[in-house]
Amino acid sequence: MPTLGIDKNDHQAGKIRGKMLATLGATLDEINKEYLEDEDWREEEDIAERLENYKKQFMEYDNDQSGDLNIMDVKIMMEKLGQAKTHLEIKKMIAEVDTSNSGAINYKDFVQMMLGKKSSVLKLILIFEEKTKQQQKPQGLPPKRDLSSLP
Ligand SMILES: [Ca+2]
Repeated sequence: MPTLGIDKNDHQAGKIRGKMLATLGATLDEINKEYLEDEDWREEEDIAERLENYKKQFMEYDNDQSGDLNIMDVKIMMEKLGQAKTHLEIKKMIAEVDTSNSGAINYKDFVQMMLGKKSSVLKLILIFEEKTKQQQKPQGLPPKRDLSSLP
């Protein structure tokens, strides 16, 4: 009987990944809720929308759905953003926002970084990336120019 070994495994892996993503998503939703109920932040403009975006970003970059961004996650993130960094640079970037000295950025560190006033290399890169994305949105045609428009 022919086996569908590889396909089946892929399917299983996909299922497991989906489950892990759902679990991570639920955990991050819980944390977002804490921020929404937190007096310090709930007055903040567009806070719900911003938290939802942070969740999406975090899940995109947490490659193994572990709930934190370790050196490997950040390395891949920087490569995706066209900002390849050395191991040491990445270690420093993580240390800037890692409040628990775990060597990785958990979601609370991430939200705190994005909402807080403190500047960090990682935050600057992410904000820059966000702005670039917005600028790349399709714009209208450039204004028509012909001879008669010349002075
Ligand atoms: Ca991870």
